[in-house]
Amino acid sequence: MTDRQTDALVRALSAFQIELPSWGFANTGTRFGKFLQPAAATTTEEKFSDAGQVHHWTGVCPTIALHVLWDLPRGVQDTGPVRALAVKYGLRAGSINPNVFQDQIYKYGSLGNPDPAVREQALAHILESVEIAKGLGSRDLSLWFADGSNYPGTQNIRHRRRWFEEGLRAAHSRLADDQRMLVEYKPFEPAFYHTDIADWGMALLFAQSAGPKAKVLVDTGHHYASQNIEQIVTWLLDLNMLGGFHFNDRRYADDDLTMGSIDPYQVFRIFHEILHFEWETGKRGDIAYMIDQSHNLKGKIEAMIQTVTTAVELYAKASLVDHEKLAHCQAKCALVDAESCLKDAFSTDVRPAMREWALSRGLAADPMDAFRQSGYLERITAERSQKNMAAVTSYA
Ligand code: PSV
Ligand code: MN
Repeated sequence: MTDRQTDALVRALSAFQIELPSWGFANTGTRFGKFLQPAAATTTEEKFSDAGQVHHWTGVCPTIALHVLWDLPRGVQDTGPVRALAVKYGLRAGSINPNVFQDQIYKYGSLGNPDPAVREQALAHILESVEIAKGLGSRDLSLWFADGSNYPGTQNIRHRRRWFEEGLRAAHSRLADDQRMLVEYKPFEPAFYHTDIADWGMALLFAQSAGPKAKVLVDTGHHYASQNIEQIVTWLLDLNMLGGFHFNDRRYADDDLTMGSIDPYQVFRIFHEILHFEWETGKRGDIAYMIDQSHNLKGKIEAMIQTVTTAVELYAKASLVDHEKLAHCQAKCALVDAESCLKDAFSTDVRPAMREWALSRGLAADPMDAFRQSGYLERITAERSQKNMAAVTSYA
């Protein structure tokens, strides 16, 4: 590695952080059922404890994303205890995710529901989530909607678009100066004909009409197969509208597989576009890197450590690209040489440098191995298995 590459790599490793999702530690499944794990987290405290482990061994995950109904069912009254959990486990509350998809009233949608009373209730929940975020000192309100329809002609798509615009504007007006609102899109599931925020263009228009604190959230699993996600990322960066990511990988649909397990080069290309933008503009992107995964078969904490290690590795590889040379090759249309700038960086083994960096920070050289040696998994398995396996019998 050249001196330039070593410098770039150390800078990248020191700057990179990624947020863990509380729901990634709990038992989740597919619509066909759940395979319960004896060590899965069953309470918000256990989710904090498990996330604390991932941060302890990797050193790059100081925040945990919370889902309001799952982690703060008593609303604003729950913020004190959750703040205490954050202190206890050495974390901070990260993005706050309102839940306007799980209650029965949302059968035909939330902010897009034809019934004004339901729209009002959804907005009230979102506004309460803004207050929760303020109470927890969280900057980002992360909005995902399951709204849509299953059959052609069954909903007035134009009306729903306007209702969404109104609701998102109302939510934006309640944000504190330092808060942001991230608008996530998804082309299908659970709605199978149309979703009200189906793609990045719709999310962008909604964010622009809501106000300056609204940005777009890119969940890598929320695209049609073979869509060029890094192009979406570069457009949003150029428009100052990229708010953050939900990282996961997929083979077919929104599979929520561990990041980089199917297509690591795609993650590399995303990171590369961000780092190239930062090099060219001299500005650091204001981007929340978050994980949104659900591990049905892999052990949850191990899957998260594997994800974080992969994220750091791919970010580190992307930092090795020679931006000056690349810009020159692009300007000259030197195609083979330009592409090689990416390929050379991607094929560099950064793992020895990662280990060295970790040791210099007092972190474990191998986070997975350190976690396995720690005895934490055996302890929580003994503590939690009865609770988790009781749920198995109730499924029988
Ligand atoms: C929906 O598929 C999603 O990506 C949203 O971000 C939710 O908050 C998350 O998954 C968990 O259901
Ligand atoms: Mn998501």
